[in-house]
Amino acid sequence: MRLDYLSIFPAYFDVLDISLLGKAAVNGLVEMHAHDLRDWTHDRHRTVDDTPCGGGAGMVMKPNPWGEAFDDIIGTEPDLSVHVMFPTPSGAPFTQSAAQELSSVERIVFCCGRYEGIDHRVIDYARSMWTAHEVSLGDYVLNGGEVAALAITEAVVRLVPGFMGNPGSLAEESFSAGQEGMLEYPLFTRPVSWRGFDVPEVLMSGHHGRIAKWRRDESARLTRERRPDLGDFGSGIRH
Ligand code: 6GU
Repeated sequence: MRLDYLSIFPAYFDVLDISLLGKAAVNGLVEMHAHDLRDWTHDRHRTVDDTPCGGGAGMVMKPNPWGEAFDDIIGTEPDLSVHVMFPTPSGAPFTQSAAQELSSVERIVFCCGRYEGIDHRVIDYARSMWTAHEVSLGDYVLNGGEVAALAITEAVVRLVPGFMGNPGSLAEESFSAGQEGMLEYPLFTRPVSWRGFDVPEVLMSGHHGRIAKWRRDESARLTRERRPDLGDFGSGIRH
């Protein structure tokens, strides 16, 4: 998989060299390249923004540098196997199933906007050539798409076959099939007693049936409390 990042702050992507993502790059599982959008400007001030057509506050990113960057980084031929991501608070929610689908593609290009956003023709052009996605991480506003692109990268790359040391830990976490659509239950390890707080007794009982039930009940309770939007996981009381 090859990942490209187009941004006026390419230094945000220096962190891709560290941690497990860096290891995935070293092992040749993924290839990641950050680019400075200003490299595709031609004026003395390397201008990437202009005032919004129709008026209003703030600035809008000009289409020209994006188009020339696309020509050089992706090419000028249509190719639906190239996925072009536009992180934006007005995008569709980015989900675990979207991460799952992206984990099997060969090419992802992240277009990180700043200011009020990117001239919409850039998105229309990308959609006419490649597979384009406008995605949001949640209902809050970041200053630009860079941090969102990093979050999406981590969500996707850890699902690339061969990334995880123990693929079993993928099946059990929040928002995966192994949890039946519920949040993950709380985890504990030794010591059994720590600063006056004890590991729940059932987890030390060795009774696999009771442990599984406790975990299912805790998952249902947490999901009900924190994420009622995920569905009805009952009250836990049997009538
Ligand atoms: Cl994907 N981008 C920006 N700029 N802000 C966000 C976001 C994305 N998701 C939530 N807030």
